[in-house]
Amino acid sequence: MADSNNMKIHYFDEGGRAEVSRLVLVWAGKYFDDIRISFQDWPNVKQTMPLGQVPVLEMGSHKYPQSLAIAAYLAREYDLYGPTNLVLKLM
Ligand SMILES: N[C@@H](CCC(=O)N[C@@H](CS)C(=O)NCC(=O)O)C(=O)O
Repeated sequence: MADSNNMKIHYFDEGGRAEVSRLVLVWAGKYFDDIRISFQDWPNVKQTMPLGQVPVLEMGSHKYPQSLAIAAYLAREYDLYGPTNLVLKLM
């Protein structure tokens, strides 16, 4: 279960590959730190990311890369996955 008191999304200051995960968290009403990395800071920050890329979901002492895996994880955690592989959940 995601520790919603200690979640961070690391990405650049744009939507891109992080936006779906951000939207899932906002929709779910979960607090998270929306960390937006400047291009100036990126060369140093890059070295701290698991695959040298973002987005990264940080929870506790763990950093998880890969945008689709992050979005899928968060959608499952917060019940946004559909009841079947074909049917979207209707709100
Ligand atoms: N397969 C990865 C691709 C991640 C990716 O390409 N991230 C880009 C930004 S969209 C990045 O970190 N670029 C900076 C770099 O590679 O140094 C994902 O979906 O998360």
